[in-house]
Amino acid sequence: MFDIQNIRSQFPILSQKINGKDLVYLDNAATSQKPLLVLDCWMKYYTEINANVHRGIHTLSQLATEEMELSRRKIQKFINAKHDFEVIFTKGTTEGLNLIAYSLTNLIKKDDEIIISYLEHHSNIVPWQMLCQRTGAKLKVIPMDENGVLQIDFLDKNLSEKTKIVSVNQVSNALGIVNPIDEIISKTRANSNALIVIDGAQSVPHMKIDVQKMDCDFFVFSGHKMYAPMGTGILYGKEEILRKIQPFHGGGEMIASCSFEKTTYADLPFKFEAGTPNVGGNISLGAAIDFMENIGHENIQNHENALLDYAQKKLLEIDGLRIYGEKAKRTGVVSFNLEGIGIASDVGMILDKLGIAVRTGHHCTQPIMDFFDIAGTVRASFAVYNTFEEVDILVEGVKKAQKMLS
Ligand code: 7TS
Repeated sequence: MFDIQNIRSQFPILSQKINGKDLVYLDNAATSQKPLLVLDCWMKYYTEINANVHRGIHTLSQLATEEMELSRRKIQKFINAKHDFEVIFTKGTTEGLNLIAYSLTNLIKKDDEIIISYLEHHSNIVPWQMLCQRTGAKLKVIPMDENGVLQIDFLDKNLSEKTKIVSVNQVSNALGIVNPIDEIISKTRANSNALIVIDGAQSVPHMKIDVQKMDCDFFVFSGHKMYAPMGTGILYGKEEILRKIQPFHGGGEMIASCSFEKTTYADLPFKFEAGTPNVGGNISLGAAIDFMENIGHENIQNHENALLDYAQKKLLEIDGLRIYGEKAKRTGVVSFNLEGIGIASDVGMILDKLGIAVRTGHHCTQPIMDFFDIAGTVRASFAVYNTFEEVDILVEGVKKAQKMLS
């Protein structure tokens, strides 16, 4: 049974007061709060196990290594990767995307093409621009319409043997739009030999992921948006491609042998994990998966989608409120502005005084803001612990802000 009070009781931070009001935390797309299962795991690691991994023969080092590798296998199952060595620990989505863009450098030539979409976070734009600068490749962008829906017909005309990479997000962080990645992937496979990269930062917290069924080549996400500690993330890559590409960072852990003349690299996954990893964080990411699986993906998704539908309906009752991507399929996020109130952060500051945490601004997606000719939006984003009462408090807060600012 889905017991929201029981779920909330596992998040101590939620029972705080902010500015004298009960905290209403609706900034989950930026980062989620952490349940006791994750906090306890983190604490247990540092009080009982802390040691460096993969190097010591002493007991603690072996224990830390076992726990981290156990977590890797949990993540493998969570996304249904074929092998555990296809799961690489990173600091987050940004590092994962930079790793891929750098490691592919040798395979990209002048006039090759890289396709992304209009709906990308800056971290799925800038690393590709940098790759283009290094290689002379060209960046192409799948356009979107007024509803924020990607115009994937673009792919019919633009995919060719020149296309080497197609990189898109599964869910947009600024608008919450669920992109048609199945169609994007099947069109890409049918019309090119491009590698497919999926940014799952905003999909992993909300939906079940199956990288084999999806048939992507790479899939990246952040732990901190799915109830795990900050500084954790995952890069999944297909074995064949991970074996072919060059490492990103050089250093300890990632070598098989090293001399001044020549270095050979370690096997997967260590080839891509230079330096001391975030052991406590990586183990706690496994605990975050346990938390989500104890509730169940379907329960999480149903609850969050019901919250989103309710929020959309109530917000649209406010005169002059526009939701961006209102008519598109969405999850987890509602992004809006009030007519005549040009500065979203003014609304955000009033909401903060009422204890309501939202994000305002461009959400690291300036091209989307330019498309709508706005500086930013007010964004409320949901997690499994949010309630319908919190949506009511948000709606009343927005009405109050509208009255105060107009
Ligand atoms: N891709 C998407 C779709 C994202 O939403 C984010 C972070 C990133 C990549 C980068 O993730 P990081 O964990 O490496 O920072 N998005 C947001 C956001 O919407 N508000 O704060 C961070």
